[in-house]
Amino acid sequence: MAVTLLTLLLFAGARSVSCQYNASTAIATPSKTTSGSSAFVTNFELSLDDYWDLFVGPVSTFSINTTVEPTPIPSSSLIPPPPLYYPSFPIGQQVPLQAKNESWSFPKDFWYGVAGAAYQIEGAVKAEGRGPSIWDVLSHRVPSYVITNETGDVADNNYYQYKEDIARIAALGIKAYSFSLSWSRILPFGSGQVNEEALRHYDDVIDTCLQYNIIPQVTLYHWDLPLYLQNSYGGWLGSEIVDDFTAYAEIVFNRWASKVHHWFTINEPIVFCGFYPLPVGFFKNTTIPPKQQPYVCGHNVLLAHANAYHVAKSVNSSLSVSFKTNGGYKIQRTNSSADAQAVQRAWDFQEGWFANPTFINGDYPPLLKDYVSTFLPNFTEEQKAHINGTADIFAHDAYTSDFIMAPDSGIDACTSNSSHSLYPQCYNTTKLYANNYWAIGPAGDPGTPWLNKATDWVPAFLHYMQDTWKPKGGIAITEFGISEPYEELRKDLASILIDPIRSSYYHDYLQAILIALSEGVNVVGTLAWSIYDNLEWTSGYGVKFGIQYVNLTTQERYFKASAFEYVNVFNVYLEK
Ligand code: PNW
Repeated sequence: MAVTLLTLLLFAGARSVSCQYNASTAIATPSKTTSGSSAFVTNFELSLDDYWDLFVGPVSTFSINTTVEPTPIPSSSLIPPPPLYYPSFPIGQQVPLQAKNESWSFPKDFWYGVAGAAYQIEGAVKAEGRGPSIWDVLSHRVPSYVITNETGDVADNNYYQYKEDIARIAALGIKAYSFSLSWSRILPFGSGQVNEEALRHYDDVIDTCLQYNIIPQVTLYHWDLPLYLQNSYGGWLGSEIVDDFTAYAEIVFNRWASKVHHWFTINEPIVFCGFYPLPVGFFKNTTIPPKQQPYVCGHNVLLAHANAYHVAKSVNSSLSVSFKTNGGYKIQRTNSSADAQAVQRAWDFQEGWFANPTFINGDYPPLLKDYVSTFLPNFTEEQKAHINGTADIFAHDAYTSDFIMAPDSGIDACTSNSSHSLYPQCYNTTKLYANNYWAIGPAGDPGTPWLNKATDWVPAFLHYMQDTWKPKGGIAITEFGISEPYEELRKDLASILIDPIRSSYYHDYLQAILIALSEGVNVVGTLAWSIYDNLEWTSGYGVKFGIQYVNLTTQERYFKASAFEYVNVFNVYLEK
């Protein structure tokens, strides 16, 4: 009861709370909170531990809880698997991996790597001064938000086993490792005093990459918002986030700009802004209408990203800095003009939402602007100039493609009716061809209904991105991968490790990139998602994206067949 009351007070008064975080005492001091008409005035002090106890509660830990040296990688685990592909007709054709198409190649400096993200892999959530993030609350407190009720408390224990993780990808021949920083490790309350232990941790992650000749690529924000910022002003719904993200970016770039060249500010705002509205009753309330919340979030994302970009460039103008976005190729399902309009709506509401402002003109694409200008302030000319040009490469997490069509009721009936289920986007998607029979390609796991293998459209997609947004530093596929269907149901190691759908996905996707490269599209790198199986957000650990399997009981890692498929294509096609 006491906790509930305190919680209510915290939410009610959050706007007037000012938090001072003092490293020596680890005390957050919400100074004065006033609760609406009942006019409670309270003063209380919360330590970081209190904050954890109040909002998250007890967390799990793992037996390996100090940084460990890499265990030797058995040479037997580095032998590639037997081939998965067999000659197709005509008889006499060679096995594709052994047959080299001489007109294809990856340029010498093409970087190919693997990716992960802090909350999904690190574990050690309360270790060494980390503050809670919204995902600690979502996973611990909101029943079935993660459908399996699992948490990131231990995850892959990467916080302690990163040396092994980096050694393993180096042994495979991987060139780059993309990971995200936990904002609430570095700033436990999101702003204020810096947690030096977190800085030293990431110092060593970066130094370990460099020691193994792995290119570190760092994302500042991959969805794990410091809880305090959500409770204070609504997180990405509050304009205060712009200054707080900028201050965080200053700390990060000042610390690591000399060691890290490849930077991503913010991961997939389309997805995490779409998490708003957050579940009611666990965070500060907001009066912003639910359908508008993702776009308010996106507005602040653009301003925060642009600031971070300029901070980075002021520290070192040669850094590569971009945001990461997601989407996919939009295939017009029929040749009707309504479906053609739907396709344009889809580009404008997905890729265009963040790519037009940053690559084209500092402003939203026309069809999106029609909607958001009814409640968002227009960007000023100054803001447009500040936002335009703030992505050095087009960093796209391009997993799949969709057929796009007009809503059954037609586009106009949707755009004029704010309670239409497809409003405000007002386009529909499907994985089925217009015959309503065949899927676009093999499906991933049922836990990821948005994802089928659709690699045939990758060359067209890459052309579209280059022609539309003209990124000066080229395009990188900063996440791609597939959830091997029903992998969770396989119980013996040998059957887990051969992942044919994922292997053929990487095989065909990389051939598609080779085709696009041969046609003049400037693709500069790829990052496979994911370095290993991890917490797949609301789907829990049962949906697997890893090119390595992790035994979550022992925290042992094993290469899957897809890891070799991924690397092999570069062994064959990378210019020497
Ligand atoms: C990405 N979609 O999320 C995230 O960056 C990762 O953290 C996540 O684990 C990975 O992809 C796999 O899901 C996405 O609907 C979620 O198109 C949804 C979509 C794309 C990416």
